[in-house]
Amino acid sequence: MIETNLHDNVLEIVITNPPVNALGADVRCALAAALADAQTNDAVKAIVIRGAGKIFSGGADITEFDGTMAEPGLPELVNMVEACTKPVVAAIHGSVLGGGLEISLGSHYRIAAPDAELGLPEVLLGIVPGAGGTQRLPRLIGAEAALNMIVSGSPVSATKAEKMGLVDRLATDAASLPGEAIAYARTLDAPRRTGERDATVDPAFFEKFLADNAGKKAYLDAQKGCVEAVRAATELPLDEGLVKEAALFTQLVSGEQSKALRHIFFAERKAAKVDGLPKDTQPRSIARVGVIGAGTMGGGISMNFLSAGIPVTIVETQQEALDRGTGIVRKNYEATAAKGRLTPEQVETAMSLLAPTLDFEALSECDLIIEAVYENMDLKKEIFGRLDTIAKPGAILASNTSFLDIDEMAAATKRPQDVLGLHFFSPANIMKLVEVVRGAQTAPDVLATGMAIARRIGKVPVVSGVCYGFIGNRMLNPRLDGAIDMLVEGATPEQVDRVSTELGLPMGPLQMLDLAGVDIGWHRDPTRIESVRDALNAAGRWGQKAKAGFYDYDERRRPAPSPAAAEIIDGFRAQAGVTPREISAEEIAVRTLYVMVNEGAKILEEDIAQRASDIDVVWNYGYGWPRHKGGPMFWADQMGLDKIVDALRRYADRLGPDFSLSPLLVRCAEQGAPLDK
Ligand code: T1G
Repeated sequence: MIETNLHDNVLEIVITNPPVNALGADVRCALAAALADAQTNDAVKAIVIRGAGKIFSGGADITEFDGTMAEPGLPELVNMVEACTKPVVAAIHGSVLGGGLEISLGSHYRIAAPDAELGLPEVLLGIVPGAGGTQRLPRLIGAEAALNMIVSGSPVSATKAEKMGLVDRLATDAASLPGEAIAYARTLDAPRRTGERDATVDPAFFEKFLADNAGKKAYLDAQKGCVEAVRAATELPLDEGLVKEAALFTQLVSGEQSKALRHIFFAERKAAKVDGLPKDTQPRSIARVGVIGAGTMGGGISMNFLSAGIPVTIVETQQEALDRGTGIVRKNYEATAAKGRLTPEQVETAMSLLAPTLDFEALSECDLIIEAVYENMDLKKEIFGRLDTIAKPGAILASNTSFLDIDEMAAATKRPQDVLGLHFFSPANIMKLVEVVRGAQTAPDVLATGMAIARRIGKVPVVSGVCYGFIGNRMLNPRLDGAIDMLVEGATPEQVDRVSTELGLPMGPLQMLDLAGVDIGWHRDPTRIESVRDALNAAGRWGQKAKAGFYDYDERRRPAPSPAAAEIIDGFRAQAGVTPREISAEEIAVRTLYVMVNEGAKILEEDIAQRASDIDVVWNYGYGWPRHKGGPMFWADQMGLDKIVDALRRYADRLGPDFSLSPLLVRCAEQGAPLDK
């Protein structure tokens, strides 16, 4: 848990708790004992605290928050560090986060390696720093800088930390940090306690901060708590401020938002693991990627690899399409550079890695080939058949399909073991989710490569089995069916979508269909009106791209209720002989959200998704489910599955002839067991 080494008269305490030196109960006990010994050991004139391995510490052990915190708590430990009568130096490198930074703040001096990243990310977990961070950081760097760091949760670099006064000096590098820290400690002869300083601020600062932030969607309970805690640091003595901080921490850590944020923190890490993959599975090396299709998806997919420094051969059938596609890639990079997030040189470097060609055979040099042509199975099978003849042995053949059967595409090759799906979400260069679709014959190392390459390009990969729509899009189907049916029965698009947006989703099912295109899958015969979508399509209301769909759109694509759409919907109701009725928000929730949970439970029982938390990750990163609500499966567990099942049963006659309750969902509801085991 910790090592101690006495270097002449300097005691070095090394936190050793891989993988992130989390400050769990054992570490806290050992650290407290070592500090107490050092206090009474006359041979010790100064103390250095350091972290073993790649980082100083990732902070408190987050898994402890669901139970009772064993003594000594982290706040008490930090107070012990600060109360030491001998100078304590924090020697920090790599991540210095949360409680890790608070240990450093309780220390009297700080020396950092250039790679140190110092932050208080607790707010991202729905809590406030709970071991003195909100009281000591303002006293060290001023309340304004401290509040910005605490409310953003973002780390600062070692050089910036030194400039802010958060770090006293920089070590040459991580390797020389231990020696330089001991030498630095030798020069010190007295403690210097941050807690004895005052936190200064212009009183108007907090009012302005609240005015600038209080209305923002991301301004949640924890952000409010951070402001209260830092304000306390400017108004109260340390001990009273610490009491205030502890009260805020206790209140927030037991709240719904923090539980959801902690759930998704672990969920995205669990999603990276593939159950049952042989331990020694090694991903194949990917030096060059091929992309077939230079449309919106092909271009966006290519950018992910180019930005990670991986060369891409992009293939089209027509020069004009190829030029348009590569032109859009350049335009996207230049737009990012215009915002200062890329340098012109970085744009040129990325573009230099892109090799556009009409020659399909050029793909023979690629280690991973991703087809991103339009959703037509015959075309995809023809492409996989051609790839089978030209791709080099061991090349991985992937489809970006959103819905279609990977096994059918694999069967068009003699190498089904090398085939999988890599389903990117549009815009592919922005959205972080990739559904990694394992076919029946996908080899373990091919699946491992899909997961590894997705992470290498900064994505969040989730494994899916083969079914229509995989995980996310499959759950969209019952939601959209319910939305359309209720529109015909009497609801307005705004009423339907509002239930989703009030939950925190960026848009409801109908606004989403406007975005994707009301005309997707339309038969294009304006005289054939068999659904309300046909009626809208016949009137040219194809969605955002036509500035008209279920909503009207202005030049900035902002939606507004549409009298024209309402008239068309009324006309369709009349033609269908439907008398519109009032539809409650509860019914809309059942027929657009509860049905998604039911579909998610089926996805689980069919082993399409490995875990309920994987489904939550899909919805967070693919569809903007609010992080502080965890994800649809977590949200259902928190609400109570019995409530979900009961409501679905009450509305069963309106859920359509194809609806059936998931046996797993019913079983969990009856047993009081969560979907997320
Ligand atoms: N507690 C428990 N487990 C943790 C953990 C933590 N703080 N941090 C990481 N893990 C696990 C993680 O789930 C994974 O487990 C493994 O360690 C490797 O993590 C009182 C209250 C430090 C930058 O929010 O940001 O201090 O999947 O894959 O990419 O004020 O982990 O292997 O089983 O992320 O090298 C505040 C959270 C806590 C930092 C390393 N601290 N961690 O990234 O590894 S609250 C944080 C991170 C607190 C005090 C408050 C990152 C990292 P498994 P990883 P990485």
